[in-house]
Amino acid sequence: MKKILTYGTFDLTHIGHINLLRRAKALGDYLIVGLSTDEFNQIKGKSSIFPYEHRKIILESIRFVDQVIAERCWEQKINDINELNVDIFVIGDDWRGKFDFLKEFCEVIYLPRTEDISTTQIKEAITLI
Ligand code: C2G
Repeated sequence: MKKILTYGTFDLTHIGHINLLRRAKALGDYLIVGLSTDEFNQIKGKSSIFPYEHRKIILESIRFVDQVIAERCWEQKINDINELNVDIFVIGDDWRGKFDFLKEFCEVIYLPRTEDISTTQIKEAITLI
């Protein structure tokens, strides 16, 4: 079984997230998502509208997603890859190069982001209503 791992905040789930998850799952058989906790979001400099528990339930309801784990820090990826026997680490190409150090432990793939959609854009659009 080929296991895929990705990470993110996945707030206000939108087509960009779904496109990422769909393409990630297509690379293997089992997709694990490391979901940023509310506390880690603060470290990332992000705040999410939906709390972690809601974002987790939403992700677990997406048919491409097989397992959701908590992403609590930057440093957990290598341990997660080894502990979960991950074959491929996948993330959007806005991170291109940032996770090349994981190539020692698994394949690393950066997927093109979906254009013209982001959680920030959604938030801005809502404030204009
Ligand atoms: N994404 C995308 N297209 C968009 C928006 C997001 O492909 N229009 C991808 C991102 O590249 C990422 C995933 O969807 O792979 C989740 O995006 P975010 O929730 O913004 O995650 P991010 O803040 O990039 O967190 O340790 C890694 C971080 O937790 C990644």
